[in-house]
Amino acid sequence: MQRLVIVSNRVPAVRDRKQPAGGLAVALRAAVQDHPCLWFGWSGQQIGGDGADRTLSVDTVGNVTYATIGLTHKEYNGFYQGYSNGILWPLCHYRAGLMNYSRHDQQIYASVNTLFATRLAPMLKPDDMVWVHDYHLFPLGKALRDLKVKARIGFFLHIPFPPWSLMRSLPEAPALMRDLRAYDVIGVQTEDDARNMNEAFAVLGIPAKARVFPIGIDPDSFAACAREGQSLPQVQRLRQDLRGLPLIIGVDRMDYSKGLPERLRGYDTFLKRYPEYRGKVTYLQITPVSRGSVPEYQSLRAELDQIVGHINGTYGAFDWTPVRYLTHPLPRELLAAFFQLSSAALVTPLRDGMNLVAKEYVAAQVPENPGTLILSRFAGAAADMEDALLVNPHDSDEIAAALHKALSLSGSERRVRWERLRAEVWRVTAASWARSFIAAMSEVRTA
Ligand code: GDG
Repeated sequence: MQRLVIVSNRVPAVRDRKQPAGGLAVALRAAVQDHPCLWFGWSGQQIGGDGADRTLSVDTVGNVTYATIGLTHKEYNGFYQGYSNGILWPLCHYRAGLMNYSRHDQQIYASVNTLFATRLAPMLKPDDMVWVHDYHLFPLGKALRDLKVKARIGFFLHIPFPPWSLMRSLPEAPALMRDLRAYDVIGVQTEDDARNMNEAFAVLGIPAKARVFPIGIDPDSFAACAREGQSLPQVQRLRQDLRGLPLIIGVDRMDYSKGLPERLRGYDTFLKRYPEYRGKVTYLQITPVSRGSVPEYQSLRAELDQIVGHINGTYGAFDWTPVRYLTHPLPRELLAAFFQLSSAALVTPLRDGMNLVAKEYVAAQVPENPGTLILSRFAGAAADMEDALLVNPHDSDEIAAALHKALSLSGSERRVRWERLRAEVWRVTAASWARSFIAAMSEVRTA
């Protein structure tokens, strides 16, 4: 069997049994189970000095060999925080106004991609299938080709790809697009993303084509988690606390793409417009801090503190807290169990490549009493989840109305919607996503 080589910015800690809070790692772990696999990337560690003497750490667990390198502080700042998360992330989420463009960061981004290629190339065999992930590594394929790597190389973009009219506000956008030619397969999440990327290729006269490979979850394992989680003491305590009243849940990395202030304002509007719910519903928002040293993320945190405080101060009572808000991650089992306990989930990103939480929420429900998914039209997941209550995340009145509707749907209507969503979540999974991407790579020319 051919070896699969995965390259991603972060490689999950080898012996870390805990699940990381990030969609890519969650999906890939489920996907690579049945391949001999080399997984290459950044260790997550920052190293001193200029990196000249940096070592490659190699460790094998089961079928996967993990090979990682550290990044210097300068590389961390320029490549990871600066260009990847301070420039490409906002731009790809249609937020050019939040870009902190810097030519200096761009140079470090390019040099780290070259570094990755230089370290990876000697480990590659001609019949490997190399699968490169995400916006941190747009130029990696080209850098590998420059080193005469003949193996097949594919690229998958987990986040949205905006229209060319927006993307071109990045000075290097034409060069990035040209670099993509090095890949044998280019995958994106949705038809919209493929249309945007192919439009960019067409405008620039680049003979490349993006194809759609929607990502999913491992629904059986998530459903099992939700079932088993029911016996956890925290779940029983929460259930007792709720005294039969409905729970609304939200789970998102703390990121401005997730529409959190807008969602909280929607909940505020809901309590204002439907006062009958005051004291009769609880909203639990779980928002692990991420990228906490990027300035935009710090101001988001302050804004959320302010809005949550405002809602709880305005509507709260001595025996009722309207919003329970956590900024640390919870174990996966507990999350899954809380999903099952919730009458509704709010998944309302302003933009999202796919959004796995939407799929996890569906997987965690039970047929006897399924909860209702409220989903942003601008999540990639919305393309195939039309039986959710779809909302415009900017419109707090629409969020409020959807919450009211979710909490008043009849049992049979909830079941009909959930059955259809369930079929979809079991149809497109992490495994089927990986299989179809790998199949596409197998079909291209061999060395
Ligand atoms: C990117 C794209 C795309 C969250 N909090 C906790 C926790 N999580 C887990 C969730 C879910 C994952 O993290 C988040 O995945 P998403 O897909 O929702 O979002 P991103 O992290 O932005 O992922 C996204 C994805 O890549 C895959 O292609 O869908 O559009 O932005 O699995 O459950 N997990 C635990 N505790 C938490 O507190 N254990």
